[in-house]
Amino acid sequence: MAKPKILVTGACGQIGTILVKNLRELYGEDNVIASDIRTTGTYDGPYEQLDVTDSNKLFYLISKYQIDQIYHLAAILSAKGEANPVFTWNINMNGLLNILEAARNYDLDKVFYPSTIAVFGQLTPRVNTPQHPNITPETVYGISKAAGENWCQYYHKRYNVDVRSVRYPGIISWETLPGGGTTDYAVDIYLKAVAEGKYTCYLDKDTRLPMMYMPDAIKATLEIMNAPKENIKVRTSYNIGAMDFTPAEIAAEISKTIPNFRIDYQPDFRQAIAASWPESVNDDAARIDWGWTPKYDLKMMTDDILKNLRK
Ligand code: AKB
Repeated sequence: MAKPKILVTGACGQIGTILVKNLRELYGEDNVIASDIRTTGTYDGPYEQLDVTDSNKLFYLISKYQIDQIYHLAAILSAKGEANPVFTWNINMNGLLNILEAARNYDLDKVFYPSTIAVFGQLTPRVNTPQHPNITPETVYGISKAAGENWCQYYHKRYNVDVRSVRYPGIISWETLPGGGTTDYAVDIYLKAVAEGKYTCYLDKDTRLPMMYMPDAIKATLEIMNAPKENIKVRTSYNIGAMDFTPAEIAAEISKTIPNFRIDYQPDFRQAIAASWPESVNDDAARIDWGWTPKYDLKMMTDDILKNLRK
């Protein structure tokens, strides 16, 4: 079977950088076009500067490379989004609408749209959050992603666009840095533990959030995209879980390898955002429909990250 031609937006971000590497290993360097708002990418293979609100450039790139699939990662995250809500809405919402219009007009095979636990809010049960609860997001990022999920379902029902989506928890990586999220502390803490032996956390010590190690996030993304179409029954977005922990618990795990590690707490505005999100999610639908199972728990992830960072 011919290999798909893939466009990745937001390809210089935390997930995009690793996803492009994985897609290129699977489908070949020239079949995966990395794109980002940045004028210079860090990529050896094909790279294009793309502002996702620029539909003309998007459509031009789809024609130029004969694109079949888009992984639409470009977005502004929860904490950064609060600094400029209208700007964030424009990027997150109009960017998605351009992608969905492109999928419809160019008859693309598939689109991947990342959603998030930020779609949930105070009216959502916080423990084992169900697949279809009350959705009352409190950040502009969450509002745009919740609306985005519904647009995806709309384009699927109305135009038969095969758009697939998961609600990422906080994603933890050691090779690439997140930017502007509320869950970013769980990346910084490892970097600071290794570099300085101490960390000041902007969330309270008992703030429990759902999290996932990058290899599992990539696995979920590729698995949902490669599942048979008829298995994808949720056309808004699937909950996917892996682990959940508090800052105190991740610090205790790090201390097992770095006994002198010290943490203190100075909660800021991100505490209120985190407090509106779930502590854990119920991902039965993803497990049943397309076989989702995570590999990493907190201990396995910590061992792997610290081993790699200390190399
Ligand atoms: C954020 O913290 O904004 C993101 C997310 C949970 O979607 N990592």
